[in-house]
Amino acid sequence: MANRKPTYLLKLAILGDKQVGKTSLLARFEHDCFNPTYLHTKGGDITEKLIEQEKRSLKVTVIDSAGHKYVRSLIKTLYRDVHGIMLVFDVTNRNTFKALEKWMTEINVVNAGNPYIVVVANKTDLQEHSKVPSEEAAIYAARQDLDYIECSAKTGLNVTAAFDRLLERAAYNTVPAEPISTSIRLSNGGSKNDMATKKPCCGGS
Ligand SMILES: Nc1nc2c(ncn2[C@@H]2O[C@H](COP(=O)(O)OP(=O)(O)O)[C@@H](O)[C@H]2O)c(=O)[nH]1
Ligand SMILES: [Mg+2]
Repeated sequence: MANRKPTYLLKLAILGDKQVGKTSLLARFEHDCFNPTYLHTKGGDITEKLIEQEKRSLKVTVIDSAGHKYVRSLIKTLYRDVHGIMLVFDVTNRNTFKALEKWMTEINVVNAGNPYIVVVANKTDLQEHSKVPSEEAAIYAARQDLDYIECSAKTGLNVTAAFDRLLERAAYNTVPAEPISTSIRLSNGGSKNDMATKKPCCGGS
C-alpha cells in the first residue's frame, strides 16, 4: 500500500572550521561509531537518507563540508538553499568558536532563506581542556537567536538530540512533497536515547 504520510525534503549542512568534529558527529548519528583518526573531508560529502517518523517521512540530504577556505566557494553553492544548519565548534580550540562569527556572515550572505541553525559545542568529553566556557557559548548563541547544544561525538553525548532538533526544526522551513511509496528505513529517526542499542561500526569507542 502506498505510504500516505507526507514527505519532507530537507537539505541540511554541517559547517564549522576543520577538525571540529563535523564528520565525527555525522558518523556518530548515522552509525553510532567514532573514529579517533582524522579523516580529511574533501570538498563536501553528501549523504542522502530517508527517515521514517510516525507522522511523516523525511528525505534528508546532509552536506558535510570541509572547513577549508579554498573549498568555501564550492560549499557556498552547495548550501545556498539549506533548511537547517549545524554550526560546530571545538570547545578545546577557541579559534573555532571565534570563527562562528565568520561562518554566520557567510551563511547570511549565501542563504537568502532563514535556515534553522543549531550551534554545537563539540568535544565536551575533553572538558578539562576547554577554552570556551559553556555560559559564554550559550550567551553567544542566544544573542544571535540560535539554538545551542553541547555534544561529544566521542562519547555520543547529545548527538542524537542535536540531530533530532535539527531535523524537527528544519522541517518547519519546508513544505511536504508528494507522498512516497518506497520506504527504506535507514534510521530510527528519533530515539531520544543517545547511547541507544546501535552497534559501533568503525572500530572506535
Ligand atoms: N575527544 C574528541 N575528539 C573528537 C570528537 N569529535 C571529533 N574528534 C576528533 O577530532 C578530529 C577531527 O574530527 P573530524 O570529524 O574529522 O572533524 P571535521 O574536520 O570537522 O570533519 C578527529 O581526530 C576526531 O577523532 C569528540 O567529540 N571528542
Ligand atoms: Mg570532515
